[in-house]
Amino acid sequence: MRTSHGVTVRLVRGDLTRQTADVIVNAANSSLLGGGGVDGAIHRRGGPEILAACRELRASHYGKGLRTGQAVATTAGALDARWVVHTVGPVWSSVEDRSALLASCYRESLRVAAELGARTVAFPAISTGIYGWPLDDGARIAVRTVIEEAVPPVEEVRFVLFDDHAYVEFESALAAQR
Ligand code: AR6
Repeated sequence: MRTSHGVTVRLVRGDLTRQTADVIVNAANSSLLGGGGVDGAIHRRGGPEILAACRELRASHYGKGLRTGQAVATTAGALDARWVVHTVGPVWSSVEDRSALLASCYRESLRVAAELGARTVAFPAISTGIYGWPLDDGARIAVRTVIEEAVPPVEEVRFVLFDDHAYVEFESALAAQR
């Protein structure tokens, strides 16, 4: 679909680390020093350059780590991308509404991507794995925020969904926005 800002939003089923894009967004944690899920896969395939850049960030502006809902860029190492934008999703809570923090991850990642001059941005379904966010709600927040916030120079936002469940939830979230 095309948003009112002229940005194309696409869904792809596959592995985020196999994508070609200006920016690949990492569902990181606040340490910026790696983990499981998408984060582990990005560091494995992207190689040690990404971790070295993250360590530099920790040694400079991000001594205490990256806060939930914020985003920061590094090299993309050996990935087929120009930058990795790391963002920290909120852990799902059934007692506290953390939706604004999840929306902030998409908004801040897009802001950083646009500042870098990125035209294509590939996102995972942030917080819907190890951090436990229900996929239907995670998809709704992701799609709504990207439709509202993606602006030129970004031309294409691609959600890269790992399995059928995620793909179907993003399809319905996108259909609901039309
Ligand atoms: N490509 C696309 N999607 C993937 C891939 C992949 N290669 N691998 C997993 N997914 P997660 P989170 C999906 O757990 O919930 C890490 O340890 C997965 O099925 O990667 O934000 C970090 O260091 C799910 O739908 O991220 C943090 O500590 C989605 O990507 C923590 O996990 C996100 O799952 C972050 O947890």
